[in-house]
Amino acid sequence: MCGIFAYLNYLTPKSRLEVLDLLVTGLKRLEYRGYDSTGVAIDSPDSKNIVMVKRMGKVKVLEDAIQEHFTGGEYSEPVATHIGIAHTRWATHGEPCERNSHPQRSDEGNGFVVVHNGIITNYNDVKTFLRKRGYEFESETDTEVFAKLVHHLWKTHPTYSFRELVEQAILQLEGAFAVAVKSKHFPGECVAARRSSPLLVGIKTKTRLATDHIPILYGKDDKKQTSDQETRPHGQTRELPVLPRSDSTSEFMPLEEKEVEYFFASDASAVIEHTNRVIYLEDDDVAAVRDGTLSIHRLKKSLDDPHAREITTLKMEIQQIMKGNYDYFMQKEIFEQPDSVVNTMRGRVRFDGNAIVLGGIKDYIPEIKRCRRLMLIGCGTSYHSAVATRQLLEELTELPVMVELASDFLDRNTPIFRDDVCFFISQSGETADTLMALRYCKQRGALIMGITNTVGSSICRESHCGVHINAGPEIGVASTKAYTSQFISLVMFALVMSEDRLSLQQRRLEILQALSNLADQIRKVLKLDSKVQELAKDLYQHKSLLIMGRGYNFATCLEGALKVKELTYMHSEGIMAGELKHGPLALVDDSMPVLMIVLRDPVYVKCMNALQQVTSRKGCPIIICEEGDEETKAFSSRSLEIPRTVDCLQGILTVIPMQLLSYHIAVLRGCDVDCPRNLAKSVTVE
Ligand code: UD2
Ligand code: GLU
Ligand code: MG
Repeated sequence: MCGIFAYLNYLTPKSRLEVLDLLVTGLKRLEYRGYDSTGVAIDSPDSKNIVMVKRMGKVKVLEDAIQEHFTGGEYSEPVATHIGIAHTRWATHGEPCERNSHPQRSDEGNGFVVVHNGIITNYNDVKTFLRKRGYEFESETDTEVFAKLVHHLWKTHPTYSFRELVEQAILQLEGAFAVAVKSKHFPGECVAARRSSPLLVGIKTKTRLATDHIPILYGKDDKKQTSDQETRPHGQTRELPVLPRSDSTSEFMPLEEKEVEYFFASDASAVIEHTNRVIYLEDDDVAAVRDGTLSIHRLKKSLDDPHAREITTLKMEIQQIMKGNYDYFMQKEIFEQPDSVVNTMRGRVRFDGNAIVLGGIKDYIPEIKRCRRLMLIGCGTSYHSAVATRQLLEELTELPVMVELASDFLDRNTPIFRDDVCFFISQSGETADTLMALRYCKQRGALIMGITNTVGSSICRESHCGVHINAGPEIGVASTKAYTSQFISLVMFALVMSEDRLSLQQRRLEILQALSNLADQIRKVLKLDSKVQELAKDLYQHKSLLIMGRGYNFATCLEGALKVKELTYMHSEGIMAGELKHGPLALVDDSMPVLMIVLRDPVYVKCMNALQQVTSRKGCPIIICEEGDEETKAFSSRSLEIPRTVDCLQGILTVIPMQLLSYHIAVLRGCDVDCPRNLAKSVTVE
């Protein structure tokens, strides 16, 4: 999620204004990743303090604020060595506002300031720990605990190096994150680290580097050695389980250059204009720069660790890098789904204890359990996520569940009562129709729940409670990863609602088990990509595509058809297989492209029926079936096999080939994949 950019110039004089300019440009290159607020930190003119500027909204707003703020002549004086850090934030903890923007700080004196991407899942525990020690928090972010924890460690272990402080802090934290830290107590130094969120170091030197490798180090620093005992002032007892510093120092042969500039960034697009020499950090790497020297440390030693990190030479253009190895954002987002589904469950699903906690609604569960019915309201893809999970919600909540398109719901002046629970589903949280429906229901006294990807959005603010799907920013106009994350959020809700139903425990276990395998299974489905591309070649010149299925996979038909329509401008229809003989069968002949989803679930026999109806009209459908299901496959020369999962999660695996198919057809037809004509990402008009 979002962007980190840090810049360190060692013996390469730059004025603070130049540094700020570099930082802002770095952030601009990361803008495509999606964000809601920004911030920078640099040294004050006397180099004794740290100054921060943070703003809501675009990088341009920050740029203007910087121009207003840093007017004094002292900002144009060159400094030999300096560190600046910058950030674009996509809020996950606390609404987007200046206070919650990064850098977050350790104390009013800005002792340690940190920029962070990702989520610290145990931040509440750390916060409680620090509060007991007198720390007061000024933001709602998880990030702030990081800054304050480093500060606390610094107080209690005054002889630790900057890098060791950051390492010790990281050892206490859970979740997925990348961080860059700056401190007025350690001038000229910068420490960065990653776990599951991307981070790289760019290196710029005047002459070519003598080495292509930076050795990996373990354990204590070369300087400032003291025993653990001495690190605790006044015999104070250790408060956090600080790991012993290992003695396994490897040979210290860091990269040493006289004049050097370093960049820490979430991706290469932000550094490529400065240097093409980068090191991609791995999980649990800690990179530290001190006296112009970069060293890379590992938190834990493992046998298969390499001895060094390689400096790679980037050969790509900026445009290419932004999308990684992908041609389009939509493609990138499709391929991100193994990670985004895990992020949706992160900190919420405990697979070992079979427990699920949705922090955003847990206080409302008793009220929800007493309700008269559940209403799920959305538009487009969000609506389809409701269709996809309706059956499971009915099964696990034993409540009537209504699924509504926001616009139609309003047109009908649908009766709403105080004991209704209404869900409003929207990726952006700003969808006008959904928001209007929310206000309509709120006025009538219903309990309002949001399911959104955007913290601080209108739907989030105006709802009583809700679930953030945490899929990360979605840039492609056609929604992909937000759909699968909305889907999982609703499944998690169903699981929470059935927690104390004895008769449903077996079913719940089966679903939890399947959720734990989901990421791997999605990876497997994504391997169908080239096969799907071949199918797209067969289809792209046709006028129409019918997508048929029923039960848990009907939503995939609707969503698949919507993807095909919006991306390829081809006609497509999602057809409930049970409705075939009531009309759609008339469309079927030997030239009409048909895709059918036929999985081994309770409606298998009925789906086979539909399949036979189609083939006997000379239709030759593409079939999505289960791995190894030879019997079903035999009905067609073209099939896509997906791994077996529990019935109610099949829709996640079956929608991915549809996303890929629409993507490939769009590319073949020369359509603008990321910005289909006439459409906008966030539909804020009715
Ligand atoms: C919070 C953190 C999350 C994670 C977790 C760990 C935030 C925003 N989230 O997530 O990142 O660390 O704690 O325990 O800090 N809400 C609405 N409407 C919506 C969506 C959410 O009102 O459409 C409210 C929700 O009721 C809650 C807050 O926003 O009060 C955060 O929701 P969440 O889903 O992020 O909550 P949770 O506990 O999973
Ligand atoms: N979890 C942090 C926050 O909400 C960082 C989010 C990000 O990746 O930008 O502030
Ligand atoms: Mg709210």
